[in-house]
Amino acid sequence: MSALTADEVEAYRTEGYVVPRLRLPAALVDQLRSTMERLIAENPGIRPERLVSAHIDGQGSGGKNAEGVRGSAAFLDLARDRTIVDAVAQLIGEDVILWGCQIFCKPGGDGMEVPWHQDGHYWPIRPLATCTAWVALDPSTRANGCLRVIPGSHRPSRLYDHMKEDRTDLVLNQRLLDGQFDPAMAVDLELEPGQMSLHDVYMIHGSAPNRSPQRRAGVAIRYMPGTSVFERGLMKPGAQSGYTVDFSTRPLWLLKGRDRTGRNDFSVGHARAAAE
Ligand SMILES: O=C(O)CCC(=O)C(=O)O
Repeated sequence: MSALTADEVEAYRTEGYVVPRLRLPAALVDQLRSTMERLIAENPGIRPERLVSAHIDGQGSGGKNAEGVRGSAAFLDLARDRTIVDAVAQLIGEDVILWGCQIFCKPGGDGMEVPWHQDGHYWPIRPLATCTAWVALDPSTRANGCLRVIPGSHRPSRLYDHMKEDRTDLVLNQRLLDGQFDPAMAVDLELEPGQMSLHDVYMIHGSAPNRSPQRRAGVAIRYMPGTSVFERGLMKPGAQSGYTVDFSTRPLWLLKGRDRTGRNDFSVGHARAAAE
């Protein structure tokens, strides 16, 4: 049986996102939630919305990964989940490369806003392509700042203009310029723990601050097709997106099929990633 139904694949193509019927078992979600809580405690200087490369254990100073975060292989196991990978393969093709994973946990009361943006603006992948699986670990609702999308905004396969904002209450610091889309068209992706949404790299999306008392946590797993190249040199390591990322050291994992380009490097970053 396919991971996604034909209707789900069609919805993704037309709307740029889908909330499939797939659901992780409750026991796994409980375990991932506990791991996330441990990581939040072990990364005291980092906002829980910015736990980048949460799937990578580290061996550097303080057990941190190359991007300065203490991660856990439990999230790598999640990213390798056969059903999720099969679902992604139905959307981006049979060659699937894992290149990123970030916890976006908005604490109750002061959870940060994610401004309207397109992911492709931030990433060194050419041709630009990625499917993100955003897996809910807590209930994710309009009240606590669930992911919001503009249906169909991926269709022109075009990156719109972004402006840089220096506000300290934003997870990312580049916002789509006003007038390029209609925020009134936004759809709230309300999810229960264990549910997920899948979205395209060109999809316009964001999320409101969390002023409610309920925490909102999810993990975004990034997959690109084996027909694209992760161009390590295209974006310099640094905090251009609002927090430190370093694409030069990111490990890639070929999870399914082949690297059709022959240009992706699957050794960079792995010694460190595997060392703990
Ligand atoms: O978790 C959120 O609110 C934002 C996530 C996001 O922007 C993404 O996964 O690309």
